[in-house]
Amino acid sequence: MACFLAKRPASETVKQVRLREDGGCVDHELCMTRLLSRRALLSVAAAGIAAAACGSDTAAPGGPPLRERAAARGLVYGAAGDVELTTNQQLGTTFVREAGAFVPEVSLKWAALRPASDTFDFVASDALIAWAGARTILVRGHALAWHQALPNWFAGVANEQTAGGFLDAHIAAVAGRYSGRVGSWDVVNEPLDPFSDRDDGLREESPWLRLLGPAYIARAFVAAREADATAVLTLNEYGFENDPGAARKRADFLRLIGRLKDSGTPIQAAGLQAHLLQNNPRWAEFDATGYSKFLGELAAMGLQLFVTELDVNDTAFPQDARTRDAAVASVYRDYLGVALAEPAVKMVTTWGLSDRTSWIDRSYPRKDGAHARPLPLDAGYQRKAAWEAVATAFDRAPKR
Ligand code: 9MR
Repeated sequence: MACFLAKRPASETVKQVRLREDGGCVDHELCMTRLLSRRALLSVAAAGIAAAACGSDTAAPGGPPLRERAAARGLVYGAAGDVELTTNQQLGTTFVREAGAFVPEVSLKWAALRPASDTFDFVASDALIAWAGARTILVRGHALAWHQALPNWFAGVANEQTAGGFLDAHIAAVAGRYSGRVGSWDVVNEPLDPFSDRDDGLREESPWLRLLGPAYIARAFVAAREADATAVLTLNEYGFENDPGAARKRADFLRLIGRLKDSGTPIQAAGLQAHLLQNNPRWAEFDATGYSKFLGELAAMGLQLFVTELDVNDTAFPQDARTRDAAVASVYRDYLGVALAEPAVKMVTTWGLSDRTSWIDRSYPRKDGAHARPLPLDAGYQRKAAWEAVATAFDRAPKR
């Protein structure tokens, strides 16, 4: 087994991640924000023993891995990945070394799980969740209600009468199946659109909104809580960093969460995707003051904050790899400096670990034909400037 846990006696490791009954943390240093299931706790204990037996770590270039740098500040570092983790040994080993949490990039979406309206296909998701469970990696589930990645059959059968039943049954089956193994769910993903004509800013193109009205959001959270009593239920959204759009998104997001809390909806966390520069290459326009205030307002509502899909779109940066890496790193540095200053931010998950596979390459192909370099590791799994920027941001973060 790889030596990826901090070298602590197993009993101490378990004590540090014990949770208060109200869901808070007994001991904040390594408390993983209610993300650990009972089963994960047992495997953390086992790995603690193995780690203690490992002796001293052989320091990789750049020092201890991101998961340790984060854990030292009471944070969790994770990354998105998918079935390749279970088949590509180099990727799997690298992932286990660097990341303490994992979110399936596609395998828990409707399109992946639902070949037909009355069937489920859990082959890939079961394999991934078993892979993570065997390695003491925390799992985030993504996503139970989203307007994208719906199967082709959906539009043909979902209507105002049937959509609610589909939503409830899907969440019961999926969140129920992985109850105790998924530490946190993105229950509703991207419900807002800053260019919406609606006063509440809800995304008009969402079939869930169209068929069920705004109540679909609370309904999904209630169904998730019924299916899984302990997962941290999260509302996940992007586009809070830059205008155009950010100022309205922040305001609408805060109002939406206020309404959910007022109605007793079981929501515990806000997911901040942080696809940086997705629609705006002018990072100089990052509104650090407004963003920091926004995080403080979310925290004041009693939410944990997770940075859920962090990456840096380098499409507008020069082709030269060194120059580009430096520019990407500086965006990571700017962003994490602000985000991690807010103590309610408990976890940072990058949307992939290595440049070998990134959605940015597929969705934003560069005109010069060069591959995107948006993530901490390069396509050969080597650490680069972005890795250093993330590691240093963890080192400098106030302790949780
Ligand atoms: O990165 C994901 C890509 O591989 C998938 O094809 C796509 C559709 O399932 O989803 C991408 O991930 C998105 C995430 O689920 C929600 N936020 C935006 C992400 C990038 O589009």
